[in-house]
Amino acid sequence: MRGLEGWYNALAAGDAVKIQPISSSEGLIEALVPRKNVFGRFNEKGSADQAFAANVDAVVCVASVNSPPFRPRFIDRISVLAEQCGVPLIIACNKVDLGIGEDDAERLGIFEGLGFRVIRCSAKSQSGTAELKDALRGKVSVFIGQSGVGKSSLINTILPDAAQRTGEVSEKYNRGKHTTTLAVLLDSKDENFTLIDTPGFRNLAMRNIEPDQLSSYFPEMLSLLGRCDFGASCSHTHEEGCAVMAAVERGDIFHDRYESYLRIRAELEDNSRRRKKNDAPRPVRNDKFRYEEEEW
Ligand SMILES: Nc1nc2c(ncn2[C@@H]2O[C@H](COP(=O)(O)OP(=O)(O)OP(=O)(O)O)[C@@H](O)[C@H]2O)c(=O)[nH]1
Ligand SMILES: [Mg+2]
Ligand SMILES: [Zn+2]
Repeated sequence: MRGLEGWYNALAAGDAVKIQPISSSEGLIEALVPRKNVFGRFNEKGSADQAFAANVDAVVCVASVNSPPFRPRFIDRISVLAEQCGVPLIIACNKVDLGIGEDDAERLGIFEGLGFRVIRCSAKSQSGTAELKDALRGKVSVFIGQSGVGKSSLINTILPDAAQRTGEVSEKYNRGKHTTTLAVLLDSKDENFTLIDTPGFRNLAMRNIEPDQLSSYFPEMLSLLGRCDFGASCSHTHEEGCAVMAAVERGDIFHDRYESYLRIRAELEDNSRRRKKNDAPRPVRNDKFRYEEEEW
């Protein structure tokens, strides 16, 4: 089909297509209607871009405060992808019925301070779900997050007819069991919600960003860009007179967000070096740039 060369998946949830009818109930997909935007990642195994969803108005990053544990660096990665896609990020912090620890509460406050909408909610007790529903009315929203955080459970509270299958969290590893296996778009025409449920994933490789572009996807760095002694060529990793590093020192940029910046940047630089040298892509297994849940 036209327009899909180079993608890992031909079509994504949220795509609009042109159909050539062949009977009253069947048709052939002829062409993809140009996408307003695509939210996705680089698929390491397939060595190609993978669209999770297309034509979205909001990215909902679902996190759990407990079981599985809160992983703010995963949210940092999603925030970069949402900024790159040009779509607002909503952080749905689920399972608040299990209690929020002090550090996690602080990190959530940091996200809020950066302008991201944070909704503390529980699919189990239903607290905060009305607020989430209000935030998503009239939008196409893609739910993203690690396995077991409760994406499908939250979708079921907003759209009870969706009846998405949910699964338990493994006691041994304290992570989900990949219950949802396909991205699926769920609609409620009357109430005007379009929600896209997606499978949780463990590995979120960051690839298609120029290393020098990365700082522009960190809202707390934006106003400082160009103020470093090395100007636009500053990588904000080691340079003398770096305005970003000075802001980290002062505590104006939260140290753990900066840590995420450094890790993502190292990963992007490593891959851009490999591309230039035409090296084989870095193998996925036993790879220090493979971000397992524990390392985020
Ligand atoms: N305590 C508590 N448990 C919840 C809450 N929301 C979901 N769960 C439980 O968490 C487990 C995982 O929920 P799912 O909705 O399947 O999670 P998911 O994010 O869709 O997981 P994948 O489809 O594997 O990516 C289930 O056992 C749910 O019952 C909540 O607010 N509080
Ligand atoms: Mg699910
Ligand atoms: Zn700098």
